[in-house]
Amino acid sequence: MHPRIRTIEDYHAAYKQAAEAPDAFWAEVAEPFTWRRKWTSVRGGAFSPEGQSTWYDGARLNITENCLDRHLATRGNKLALIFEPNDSKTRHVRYTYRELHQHVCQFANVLLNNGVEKGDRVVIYMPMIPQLAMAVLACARIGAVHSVVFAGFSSTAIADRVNDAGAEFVLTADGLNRGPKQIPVKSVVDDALQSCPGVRRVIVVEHLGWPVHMQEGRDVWYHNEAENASTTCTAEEMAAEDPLFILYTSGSTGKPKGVVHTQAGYMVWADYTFRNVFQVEENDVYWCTADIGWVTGHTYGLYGPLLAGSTTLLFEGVPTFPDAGRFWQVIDKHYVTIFYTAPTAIRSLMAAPLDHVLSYSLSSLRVLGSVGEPINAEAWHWYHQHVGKGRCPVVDTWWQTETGGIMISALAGVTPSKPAHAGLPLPGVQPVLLNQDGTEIEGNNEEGYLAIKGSWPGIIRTTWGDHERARQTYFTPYPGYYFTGDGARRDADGLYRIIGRVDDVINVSGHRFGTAEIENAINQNQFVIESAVVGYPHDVKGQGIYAYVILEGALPASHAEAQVIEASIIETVVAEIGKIAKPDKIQLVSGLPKTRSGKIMRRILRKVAEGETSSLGDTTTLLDPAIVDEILAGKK
Ligand code: 6R9
Repeated sequence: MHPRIRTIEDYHAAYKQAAEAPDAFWAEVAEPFTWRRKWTSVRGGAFSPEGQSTWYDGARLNITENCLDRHLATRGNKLALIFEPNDSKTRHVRYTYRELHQHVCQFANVLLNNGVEKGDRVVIYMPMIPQLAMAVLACARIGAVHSVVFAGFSSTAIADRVNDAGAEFVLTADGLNRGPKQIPVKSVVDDALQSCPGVRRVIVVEHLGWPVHMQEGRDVWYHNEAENASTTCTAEEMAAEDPLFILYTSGSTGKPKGVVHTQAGYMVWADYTFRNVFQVEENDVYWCTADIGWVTGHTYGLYGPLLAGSTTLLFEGVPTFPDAGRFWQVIDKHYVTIFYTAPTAIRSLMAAPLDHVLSYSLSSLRVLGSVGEPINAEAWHWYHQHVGKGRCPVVDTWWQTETGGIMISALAGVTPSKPAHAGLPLPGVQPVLLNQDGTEIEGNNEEGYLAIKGSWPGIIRTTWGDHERARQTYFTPYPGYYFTGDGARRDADGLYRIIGRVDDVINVSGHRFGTAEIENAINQNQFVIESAVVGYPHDVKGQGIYAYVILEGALPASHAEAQVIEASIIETVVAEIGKIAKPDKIQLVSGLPKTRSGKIMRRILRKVAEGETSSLGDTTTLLDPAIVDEILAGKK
């Protein structure tokens, strides 16, 4: 077994070995897992520009045997999962490894009894409750491909994903709690399924106890199905490169794409990165606040911690309910030792009176993590000082849905942690900075496009149903590299600082949206002819959404009329994508700055939205330069 990295010397040695003898390194790392059959080759496939890597090819396994069964002998009575409900007055629920194993097996039997077979796609649209974790693992247990859709997406977004994945099964709940609100989840699914003729079965978990419409012949209650379902279930034997899950994520063009991860490489990468980045010890209580609907929830809420035999906490609520002390109250209540959250949450809590954090001890905390977007120095220091009391290392972890797990980050207390810097790459990760023409930028104190040389176990395998799209997006822009879409800077010591996206992707509260995706949604509105969306700096969200919109007919004559139209546009975006994609600012315009060839000059729109109006650059190539003055005058 490859020992855990504990010192900076260990890190350098592991990094060197992974670079020079990757097959030997990754074979050693994979040794302690439960394999039904070992691999025939560690790394294989055609990496680039074909975009097809294989890892541990020839191996046979089941990831849930590694998450659950493997731990029963030594950790059967250890807590696997702590569930903290939305309402602090509702009692928490705890599951040992043995109990979680039984629940997962029972859920797996319910799926089997309802006709789910190996390879079938199952869409999961559920609140952050234990049954969501069980549903995901139950799919993996029987070899079904899970595709979790964050329960804040709209019915249209669900339908798009169900249809793209060709899913015949949907798992959901009656409703969910989000802070003071309750949301009728099942009825959102019902709306979605009107456009999904392929769905045969919907399994509904009772959570709020709300009456819901059950469609005869299609919908069943989980608790009825579970009544006679056994709590043992033999795990399906999977090939290393069989798909494990699809997770939809936004890119710069078109509809969100289904990122596909497979069984063995993802498993090894989730476990290796989890244990090393957070420097996990046997008695840690670990809490990742990300929803399982995002990749962070997959890898570090669920798979990583369970693979490592840790105790993971699942929280249904929000950071500000009943007040801005909730995170800190939960940490004290469950003696959380490792806490992993997003900069947007930190910034929103920073804005609340300091008493909310000062009135909790937080003395159990040992390691703090950040993920999802660049963390600004101010938020970093607040987190370090007021949450970590100056004694907990902060790991700023850079990675993506496509990378499966953490790529660049400090290893807590081991490698350097510098505010606003992700730091050094993990063993097996070879980041490079590229010029626009694709040449590597050597040396330090340099900035460029961030790309990764070669493959690593957690790399994206394909985009569901459209391999060409994966190839074009990630592997052909710069042949020989995986292209991240991010810009980065390497400081004097070789630490990486992620600057942000260099493509048309905006990152709002750690959630990725393509500007084209939001424009397409806005354009569905009855009043709208055309729109252009850009990001702008936002104090809490990191980036806000600024939409320039051309209406059918004349500009509104009154402020009141404009307000009605703007509200209608927001409603359309909420219906098409979800509340999380609501534009922060809408500016109604009579035209957009376009070149003579009809291309929108986004550079100008970005500058105006950012408030950098003194340096708009050359506007003489515009078809109608006067439009810039109108846009400047009407800036929100
Ligand atoms: C894990 C996750 C990926 C994009 C990525 C980058 C941004 C994530 C970051 C970060 C700066 C960090 N990002 N972590 N930027 N520092 N520590 O968030 O996946 O939702 O796919 O987003 O998020 O721009 O390209 P995903």
